[in-house]
Amino acid sequence: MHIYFCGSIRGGRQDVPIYQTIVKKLQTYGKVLTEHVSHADLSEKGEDAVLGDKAIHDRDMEWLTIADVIVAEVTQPSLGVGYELGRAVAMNKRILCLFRPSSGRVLSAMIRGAGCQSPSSLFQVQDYVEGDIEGVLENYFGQLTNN
Ligand code: 6K6
Repeated sequence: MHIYFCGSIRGGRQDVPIYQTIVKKLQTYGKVLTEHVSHADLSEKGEDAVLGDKAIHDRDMEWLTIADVIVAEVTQPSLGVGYELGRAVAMNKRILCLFRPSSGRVLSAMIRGAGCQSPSSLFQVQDYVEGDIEGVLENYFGQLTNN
């Protein structure tokens, strides 16, 4: 299974430790195409960027196209993550958005409102607390592999 993980880069890197936990768990289910999003040495300033913006965009869109499932941590607002989610919806991809209400933020209506409670829905939004993230992913991927 090809998994595309979305997390904030230029939107702010405060949640990198959570991205690392998520990516590590996702790697037990398949190949995470965007593992670098969780790398601590990838800063929002872009000093580590070796590719130009167009090359990053085009490569990420190719990965999005081949992905079987998209998992996005959406607590830290990010234009890039919002864009990836919109493109993924247009491609009829299966999408799981993960949000931590304990952050004090309120998730964009365009993300919350795109989700549906039904487990069969392609677009799901899941609120979680940090310590429960592995269980949340086990539930989601357990249902995926049983269908
Ligand atoms: C490093 C530092 C700044 O830029 C870089 C290299 N950039 C990126 N490399 C790989 N993927 C990227 C890069 N910039 C954005 N993305 C994609 O958009 C990732 O897949 C993330 O999910 C999302 C983050 O968007 P922003 O708007 O928070 O940067």
